[in-house]
Amino acid sequence: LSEPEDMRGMSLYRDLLSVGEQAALVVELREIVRQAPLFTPVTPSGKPMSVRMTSAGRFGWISDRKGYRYSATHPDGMLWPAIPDMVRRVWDQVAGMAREPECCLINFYGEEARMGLHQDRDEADFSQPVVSISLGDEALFRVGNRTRGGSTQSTWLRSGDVLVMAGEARLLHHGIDRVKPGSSMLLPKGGRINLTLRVVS
Ligand code: MD3
Ligand code: FE
Repeated sequence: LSEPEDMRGMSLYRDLLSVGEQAALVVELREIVRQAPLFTPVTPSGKPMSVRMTSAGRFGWISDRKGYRYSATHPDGMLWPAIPDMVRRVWDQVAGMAREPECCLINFYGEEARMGLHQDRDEADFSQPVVSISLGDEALFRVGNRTRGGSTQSTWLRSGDVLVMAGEARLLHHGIDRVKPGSSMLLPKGGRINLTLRVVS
């Protein structure tokens, strides 16, 4: 495991997954999406998000008019598929002493998708890390502070990069400003996939 870059306390492992591993992961994700289709979450105010989502694991993250929350079932009623072993191995490589992940959120970004600055705080234990895996097109990732406002820092996340948020970095504001269409050959129709692994309970 090579030395990660530090970004405000987050650890960024560039190219942790080889192109072969990334392609094998896409095959696993296609099967998950077949069983638990991508859906368009709606914010509590009724606005559809630009990112499409599904999950694997004991819990998935959902949003609708009733609010944001973790749920044991997909909006269509089925249980979430299991988290692929390959994804668990990435967690085990970078997450140190953490508990096992309970949710693997799968975010799909088309050309126009973005994610505004937010904190991840729907989980019960902020001492547990969050691990993110980027696949496909490059994305401009922005990280801010624990409180709203103040300076931000940006970097391009590329296919195969893995980001670990632990300790002080766990509650930083973060988001995706834009995706660069055509910047990766991994997904035949283009786009970006982000996997976010979390301990929920
Ligand atoms: C920094 N996803 O699903 S991943 C999310 O690329 C989310 O889809 C983005 O933010 C995406 O909640 C960013 C990188 C990431 C994930 C979780 C974090 C950065 C984080 C939690 C705390 C601090
Ligand atoms: Fe987030």
